[in-house]
Amino acid sequence: MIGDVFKMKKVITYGTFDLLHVGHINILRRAREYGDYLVVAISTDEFNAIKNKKAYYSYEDRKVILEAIKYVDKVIPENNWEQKIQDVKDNDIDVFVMGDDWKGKFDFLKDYCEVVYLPRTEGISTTKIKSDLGLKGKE
Ligand code: C2G
Repeated sequence: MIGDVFKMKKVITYGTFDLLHVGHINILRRAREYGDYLVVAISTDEFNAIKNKKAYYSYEDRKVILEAIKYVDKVIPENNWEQKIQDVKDNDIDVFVMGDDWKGKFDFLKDYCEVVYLPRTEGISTTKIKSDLGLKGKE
């Protein structure tokens, strides 16, 4: 109808996204399919230290890589565990999507948006890549 206002359905997801692999691409593609616009909050190097993760690529490089993916519309920094509710509000998010290794962990967001946990892609992980390359435990 004339005058109908089209509201973009906005999706958000979070992660480190180091050493990009098909598991990351699969979650980003499926997350984007829940709406029209995907925001990705990438863990900063400082937050990774809190998560006891050491990314091979810096935050800046991981941001450039994610911004080059056609499913990704906007990249923001993830600085802490506490920012998700504010991120949902600030970015007018309708759907929060994470891999199901996080199932249940972010259900508090159900007061603010839809919460979806999707099956992880089997057989691939950044840890596996490092281990297969004999880099396990090395920086
Ligand atoms: N993932 C996946 N399949 C894999 C590997 C990862 O679906 N084989 C998904 C994870 O479930 C997550 C996303 O890809 O939804 C990013 O994974 P990581 O970079 O490992 O992110 P993580 O360390 O889980 O950080 O606040 C939330 C945290 O920042 C999530």
